[in-house]
Amino acid sequence: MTAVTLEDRFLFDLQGFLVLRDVLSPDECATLLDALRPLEAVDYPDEWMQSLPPGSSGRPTRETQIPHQTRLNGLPRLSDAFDYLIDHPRVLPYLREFVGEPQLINTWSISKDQGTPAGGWHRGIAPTDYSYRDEQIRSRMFNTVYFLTDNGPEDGCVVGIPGSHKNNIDLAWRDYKGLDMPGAAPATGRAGDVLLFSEAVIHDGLPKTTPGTRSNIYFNYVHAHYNVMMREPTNSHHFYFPEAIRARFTDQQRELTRWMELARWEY
Ligand SMILES: O=C(O)CCC(=O)C(=O)O
Repeated sequence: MTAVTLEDRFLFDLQGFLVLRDVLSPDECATLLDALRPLEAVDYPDEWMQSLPPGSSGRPTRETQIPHQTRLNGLPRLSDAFDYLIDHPRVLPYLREFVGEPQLINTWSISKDQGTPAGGWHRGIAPTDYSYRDEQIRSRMFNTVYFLTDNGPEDGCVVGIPGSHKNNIDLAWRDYKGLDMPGAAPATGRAGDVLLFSEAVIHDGLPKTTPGTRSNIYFNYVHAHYNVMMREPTNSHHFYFPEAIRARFTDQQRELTRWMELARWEY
């Protein structure tokens, strides 16, 4: 397993994100895309939604409300093709170094065609959930973004504000569109690269103005002490995998999803 270097620690602490190059081979990207495309065409019944309290709404498995964009939630429920990303050997050392005791909370994909607009600026956790103490970097939530296709600056790539995992003064970020946000820096890369970022970093997705489809897979982790089921109770379905799915996981993948043994969810 690759060790996390002092330079990695320096850069991650400084900007809140890193890009690892060539984590997936071109063949691996092609195989993952081949698995993803047919899943993006399915109309999912989402029967679990009937169990939600009246008046509340959860995210469907397939989201297409943003023009030219398809998002799938809960990937291991849909296919085993993505399982090996749970503990990818190039990424796992960073999870251990920057999260401490990582647990997988959320998995999704986003494919964007030409014409997809900018998303909206957001963050998953507050800057108080990022710390450096006793020489340990800790990000309570941590995202790993696998680029299955190139993420150039016009391809709808992720954009972040370097250093915002430690920022003290907030703007009304939702009032800013894409690169109009002060300090915004596109996180670009080639197919096979992986963006790692603290969810305390304020981030967004840029518009896709180029032809073709940009597809990324997002595996998001939290520290084991984070209460996963309380985060977004109406979306726990996508976070949680029943034992029938975890049964196919390796011991290490089971360890990284162990919270699921302690959660109650019937679907
Ligand atoms: O890839 C993108 O468009 C941005 C994704 C993003 O910000 C998110 O999923 O939280």
